[in-house]
Amino acid sequence: MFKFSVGPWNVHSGADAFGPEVRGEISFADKVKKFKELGFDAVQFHDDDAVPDMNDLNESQIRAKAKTVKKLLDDHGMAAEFVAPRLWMDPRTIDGGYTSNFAKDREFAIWRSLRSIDIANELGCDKIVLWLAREGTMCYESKDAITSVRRIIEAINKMLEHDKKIKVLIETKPNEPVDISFCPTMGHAMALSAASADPSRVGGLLESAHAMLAGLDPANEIAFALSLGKLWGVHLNDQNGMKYDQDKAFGVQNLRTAFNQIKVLVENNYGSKGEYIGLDVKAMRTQKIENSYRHLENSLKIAKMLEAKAKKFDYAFQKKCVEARDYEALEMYVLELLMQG
Ligand code: XUL
Ligand code: MN
Repeated sequence: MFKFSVGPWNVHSGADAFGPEVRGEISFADKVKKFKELGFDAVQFHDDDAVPDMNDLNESQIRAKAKTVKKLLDDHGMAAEFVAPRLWMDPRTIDGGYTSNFAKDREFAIWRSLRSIDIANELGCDKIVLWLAREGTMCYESKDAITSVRRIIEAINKMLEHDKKIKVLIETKPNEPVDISFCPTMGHAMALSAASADPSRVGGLLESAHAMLAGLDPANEIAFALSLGKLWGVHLNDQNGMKYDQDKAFGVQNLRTAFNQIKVLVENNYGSKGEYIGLDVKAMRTQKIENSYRHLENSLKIAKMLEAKAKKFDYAFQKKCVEARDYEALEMYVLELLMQG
């Protein structure tokens, strides 16, 4: 049985790049209550989801604020899974944080990252997620790629140094909001881990849609990190082709691919070390406020149904097909497994 997690950003008021909010905002406390009712076990945080005005606070004030959030989680029987520094909203990180061309901006990015670790400590979690949103280029010639990669490694090392227990999970994405990312795939994340000061504390978080945007198979991206013992988080969702990041409900577009993501997680006992299945899904803009959670309910239901299917998978039949090299028969078996009730 998997444990599931979700972020407060997964219930939102529907603004997109082309239009304003279409639903009212729901308070953080109401979201946490509802997440629990829906069957989630943990909440994922950006640093400023936990401490909204953190730029105006000192280190001990930030810790004190985070403590009040921990109390709210405890009151609802929810854990915190990770904290992610939000390094893409501030005027100082317009062109990236760790890879900004300006030393002052890079310092700010490190300050936010270290404060994210402090917040994680207060929330009782040991994971920092780096979605390297603007660590890339809009204009290729604007940054030196080699210097930039080394700066990302340096930033990770500073985090490892700040807290000897913290784990850093790199969430890879090939583009959006940047044109070209410095860390587009799980292979890149694993290479950064190997180059860091403590590879045993640097791993990966795979988001299905991000893998698809890179033209890659999310199940194999998951498998790649699992094979190195470094898959410490997932953001399961779905995506219709290589366009903008859609964060569709899990499995609604590519059901067989969704099945294979769950199958590889089940087969490798994902979750046995406390890892969560994160659902990084967004409601369609057309949803009314009373249906703000439907995409989460659907994703949870689909993930659980696919978990049951994965557990029913007939490995003896699979072996027979492989021995006979009859992959057409195997493929039909998988399709029947998915389509039959
Ligand atoms: C962006 C994305 C983020 C991260 C958290 O594409 O997936 O929600 O998961 O910062
Ligand atoms: Mn994500």
